[in-house]
Amino acid sequence: MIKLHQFAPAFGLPNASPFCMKLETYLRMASLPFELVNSGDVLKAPKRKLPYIDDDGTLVADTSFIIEHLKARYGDPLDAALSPQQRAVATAFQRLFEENLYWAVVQTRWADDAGWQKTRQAFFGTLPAPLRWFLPTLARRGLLAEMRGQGMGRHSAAEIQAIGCRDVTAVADFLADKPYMLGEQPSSLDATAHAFLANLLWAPVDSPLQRHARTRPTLEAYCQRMKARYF
Ligand SMILES: N[C@@H](CCC(=O)N[C@@H](CS)C(=O)NCC(=O)O)C(=O)O
Repeated sequence: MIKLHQFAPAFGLPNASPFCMKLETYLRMASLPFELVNSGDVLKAPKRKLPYIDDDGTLVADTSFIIEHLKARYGDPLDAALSPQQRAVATAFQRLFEENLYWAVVQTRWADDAGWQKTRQAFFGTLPAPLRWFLPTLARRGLLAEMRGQGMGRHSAAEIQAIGCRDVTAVADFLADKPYMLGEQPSSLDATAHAFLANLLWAPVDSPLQRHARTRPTLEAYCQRMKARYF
C-alpha cells in the first residue's frame, strides 16, 4: 500500500499544502489505493519537504519524481495518450503553478500580517506549549528566507500580487470553457491545477490574488468539477 506522508489537513481543504493536495489528487485520479499519514514531520522526509511516499519500503520525495515513479510502477492512465505538444503545455503550466504562483500564495499566507494570523492559527494552533510559542515564528522566518532566496521575496507585496494575478489570468484564459486543462479528458496537469486553484480560491485568506481568481467563474466551476469527480 502506498503511504502518502503529508501535513494534516487545514483551511477546510484536503490539504493546505498545494503539493500535498496535488499528490492526493493524482492518486485519486489514477485510482491508486493509498493511506494518508498526516504527521507533518518534515524531518523524516528524504528532502525535508512534504509530501513524500513510502511505496512498500521505497521512499520517494518531490511530487514530480513521485508521479514519475508511480507511472513507471503502476502505469500511466492519465498522460499516456498526450501529444508532445500537450506535454509541453503541461510542463509549462506546471512550472507556472509550482515555481511561480506558489510563491505569490506563500506571500498571502506567510508574509502578509492578516494572512499570517490565519496561517498561524490553522497550522500551529493545536500544537502543545511550548512548541506553539516558538515554532510558528521559526517556520515563518524560514519560509520568508526561502522566498527571498527564490527571488520573489525581493518584490513588494503589490508587485508579488500583480505577478500572481497574471498567472491566474493565463490559467483562466487557457482553461476557458474546457472541462479540463488539456481538453475533454483529465490529465496529471489537472492534479496540479486543482490543488493550486482550490488552495487559492477556498482557503480563508483574503488577498488581491484570491479576489482576482474569484472574478473568473470558470476557475470555481473547474475546481467544483474536479472535487465532485475525485473527492
Ligand atoms: N518540489 C516539491 C515542493 C514541496 C514543498 O515545497 N513542500 C512544502 C509544503 S507546500 C514543504 O514541505 N515545506 C516545508 C519546509 O520548507 O520546511 C514537490 O513537488 O513536492
